[in-house]
Amino acid sequence: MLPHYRTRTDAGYARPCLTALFFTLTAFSGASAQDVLSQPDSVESAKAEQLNVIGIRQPQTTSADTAHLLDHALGYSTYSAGGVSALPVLNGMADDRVATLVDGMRIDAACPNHMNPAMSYVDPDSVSRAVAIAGITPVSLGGDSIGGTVEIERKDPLFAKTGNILVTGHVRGDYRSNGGGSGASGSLTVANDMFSLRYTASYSHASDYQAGGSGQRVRSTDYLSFNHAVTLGVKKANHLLALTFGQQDIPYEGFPNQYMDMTNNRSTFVNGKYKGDFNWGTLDVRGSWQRVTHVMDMLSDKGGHSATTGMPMNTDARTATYALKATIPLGLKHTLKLGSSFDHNGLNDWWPPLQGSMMMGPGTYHNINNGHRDRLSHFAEWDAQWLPRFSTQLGFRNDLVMMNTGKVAPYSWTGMMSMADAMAAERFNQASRGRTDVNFDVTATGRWKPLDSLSIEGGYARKTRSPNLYERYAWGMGSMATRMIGWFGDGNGYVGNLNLSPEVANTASVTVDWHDPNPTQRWDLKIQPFYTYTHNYINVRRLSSFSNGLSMLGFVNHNTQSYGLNASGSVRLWDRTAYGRGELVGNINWVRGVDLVTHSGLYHQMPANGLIGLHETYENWTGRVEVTLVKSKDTVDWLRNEPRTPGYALLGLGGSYRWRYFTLNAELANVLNQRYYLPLGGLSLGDYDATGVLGPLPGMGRSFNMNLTAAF
Ligand SMILES: [Cu+2]
Repeated sequence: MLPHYRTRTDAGYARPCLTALFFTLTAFSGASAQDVLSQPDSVESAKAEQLNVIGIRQPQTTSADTAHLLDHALGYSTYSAGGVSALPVLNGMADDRVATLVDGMRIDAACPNHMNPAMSYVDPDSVSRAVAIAGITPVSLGGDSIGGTVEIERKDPLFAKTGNILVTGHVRGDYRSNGGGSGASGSLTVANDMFSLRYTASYSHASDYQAGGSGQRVRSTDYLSFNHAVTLGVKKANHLLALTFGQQDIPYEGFPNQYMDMTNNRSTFVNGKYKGDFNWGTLDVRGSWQRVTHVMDMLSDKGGHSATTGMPMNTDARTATYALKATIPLGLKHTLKLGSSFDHNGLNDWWPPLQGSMMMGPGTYHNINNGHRDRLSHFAEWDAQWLPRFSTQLGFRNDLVMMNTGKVAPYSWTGMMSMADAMAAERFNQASRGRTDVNFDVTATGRWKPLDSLSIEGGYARKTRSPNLYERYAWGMGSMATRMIGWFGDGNGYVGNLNLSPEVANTASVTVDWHDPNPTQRWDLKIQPFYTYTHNYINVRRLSSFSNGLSMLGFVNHNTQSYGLNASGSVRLWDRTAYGRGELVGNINWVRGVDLVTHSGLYHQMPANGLIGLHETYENWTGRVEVTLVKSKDTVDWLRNEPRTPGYALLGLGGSYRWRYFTLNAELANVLNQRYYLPLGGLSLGDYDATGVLGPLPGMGRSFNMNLTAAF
């Protein structure tokens, strides 16, 4: 944790004082673009557009899902959803517990199944920088989250040298053999030294994938997605303004561990950022607006082909945000960061009647009626470099979370089949539903470098998350209605709770970083133990059982604790002109979470897992052989009927070659076509609907993946 899983290339990350400032400024002033353009070769500008995933030497770039860019970052894993919508997990805390910022925008999922999480709105090819910070995060990057922060940044606008006109861009094609995946993306920038205009577009498609071993098709794993964005940049002296307008359409996306699939998702957004450099410091201003229209039903492989067997469900969301951040150097040793932000999220969720259905009609089911969740936040963060080898960071943050929702209605107030929902709706409509939470967060960390080869960072954080709209306001009590609520992929039904309190996590953690003090950086080892005690963790209790053995669960506050260890290391094996550079890399993540009331394991805790790989770089070639090892999942959340999964080892091969304007990436994943089950995959409900067999979600079999990028 320390907040900062830093690598040497990322020395600026949350680094106290001057380095931080320096990095922020150069990153933003377009200086990198300028350097690049002083060389006429556009091969160089292609390099400038290269992806930087902090802490990962050879990021996986063949997935269509941005969430997988961060695979193998310290403490990071994902849990399965649709093909481009996996949800992030940091140190065993998932989804809403991770503050996910895409270009500075906090986007809440607008769906009772969280089918459209923040990272699903950006395609991996548009990302320039990705970082996952597990555990203790600076307050400037946190708020309304307890597990950590994921930050995704799009590419900044490029500008030409004075007097020149810049025309640059790239095209890329993708192919993945398993599931017949394909994709294409491209960008075009036209700029002078003051204005820059860029258009980017991408599409991505896959059919259902085949499981390892048997080659059996895993139903509801297909998808189709389109992204478009236009970025306008204006740069003058020490000021940079970037405005992005974009639209995403996902005409369909299967969800193998949900009863429903996405049958349309459209997002339209505007995102603006301004960065200014003044004599008192820097000012960073961001604002955004987004509209999401989301439609769910069942795709044909789940049996939803006719107008009378599906179940239409609609969600409409509006998000509007601003964020101000001022970074003020106070002398040579101190830096103060002040921030203010507001996030409005409005949501309507309604299920139109199904023609001729006794159960789903005659009226519309209003799940969330004009709900809103607004957050007003302020923070102050103080970085101090007391001694050349000792620095501290202290931060305070306040989040005011205000929520409310209107009156609701079941499909029918009088029908026998709607009885449970009708009674629940009546109670819900009579209850007072407005809630305001006043949340305080604190982060206190220190960094000490006793030797050139050793640095130790440690600290404490108190972090708070308020319930989301569904945790508080999902009111239905009928078995069908409750099974439509839940972003856990576990097949259970969920009921909200108006009396939930915010969850408060107290985390202590240390990162010991031992590394080669020489500039050759031949080896390094990082070890990061952590402990978190959470008051009022939003967990569940059982309300009743369904005929298939799954349960109706109600959200409830319980105290919990989590602890674990993340580690990573590398050592250079050879470095010679004749053979290039060879490196052995590895990492291990281990986490355990326990509900202190029920003594059940927490849900979605990845079993001990790691990676060991051999990386080779030789001139324009890079190559890698990697083995991913995952232990069997024996500790489960029995309240949610979480399945146990056996351990597995997957062999992967990959490489890339750069030649003039072209970059080729190729990968053979799951070389031995092992059969395995995803420990965080939940239940394979697509297959259950079709076959009646209920089991864990199988992972993907062997796949040959490649992409070719041409820059101009
Ligand atoms: Cu949905």
